[in-house]
Amino acid sequence: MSTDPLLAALEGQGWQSGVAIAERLGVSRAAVWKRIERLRERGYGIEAAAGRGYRLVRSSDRLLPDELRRHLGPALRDREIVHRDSIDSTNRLAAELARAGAAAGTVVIAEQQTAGRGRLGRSWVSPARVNLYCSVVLRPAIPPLEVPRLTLVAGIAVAEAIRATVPLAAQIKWPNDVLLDGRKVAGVLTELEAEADRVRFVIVGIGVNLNAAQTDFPPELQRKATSLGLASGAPVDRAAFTGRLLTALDAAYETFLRGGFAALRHRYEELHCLVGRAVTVDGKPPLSGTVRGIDDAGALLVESAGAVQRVVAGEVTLRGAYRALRT
Ligand code: BT5
Repeated sequence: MSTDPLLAALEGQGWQSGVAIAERLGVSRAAVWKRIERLRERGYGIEAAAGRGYRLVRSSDRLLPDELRRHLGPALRDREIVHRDSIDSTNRLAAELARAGAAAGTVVIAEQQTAGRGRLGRSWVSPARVNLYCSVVLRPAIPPLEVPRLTLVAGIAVAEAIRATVPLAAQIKWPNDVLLDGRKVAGVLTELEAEADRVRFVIVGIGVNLNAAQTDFPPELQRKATSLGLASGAPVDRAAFTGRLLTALDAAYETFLRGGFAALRHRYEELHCLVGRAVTVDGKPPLSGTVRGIDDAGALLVESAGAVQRVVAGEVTLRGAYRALRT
């Protein structure tokens, strides 16, 4: 049931007369009409007919906090959720809020990003109302050097939420990509503000392509990117997915705080797609070898010329065609 009294009055009720709603809410009929207009602006489909009243025909096509809360359990329902129709970057706004004292767990969601960020100055294509762009403020008591592990923690949550939504085996490509059918469906961008040895806050930013059509991607991405809807052939309920993702993220993060990445390593290894594969890791010089696994600190283990090297950061390229990853 919605926390908005007017929505609660309309839900599951069919036609409701303006008089009945006004009485139930204790306001005038004119006030009911104004509130109906406001709900329509927020994306709800509400029919009006003389003599019949109002009828809710479609819940909002936006990821409004009220819609999202229905998909969160009691432990997460009280989270601060900030929603914007359009923003430059949810990571940027989340950092601004964190600097101003936002509580750990605060979630920022936007329908569209005009300057969505990837790593290393790259950008994240963020068309309106079809996907998920969200950032979560975290305040973990861990050394700054361990913060990159949170990217892996988020990757687990994303892959698990996708697997729980579509009957397809989403896979993590270390460190921050999630793939479906060998194409990128999600990315994680972890940013932090820290002193020398103390983390002030971390922003975990997650972009997941949910219902984007092929044409929502620019031409250079059309062969490399996909969405849950494209890969599964059916549209995805964005609010339900987001609820699942935030729940999975919270659980994985708690496990990480209690037991470190070691407590999640096994799950990560089950979900990631690089073991046994020939890769090149960028760097000077680049490292070419075969992936042997991930260690307890989240480093990628690459065997090259008979020795295993730990890679803690970097861009991994699979040798061979991108589509070789397809299952
Ligand atoms: C990432 O960077 O994969 C991290 C993406 C994080 C995006 C979220 S959205 C919410 C939050 N707010 C932000 O501003 N960002 C975060 P990276 O590994 O650098 O990958 C970027 C590359 O992925 C681009 O250079 C493209 O090649 C590709 N790409 C861009 N947009 C894409 C999309 N929507 N789907 C799939 N691939 C994309």
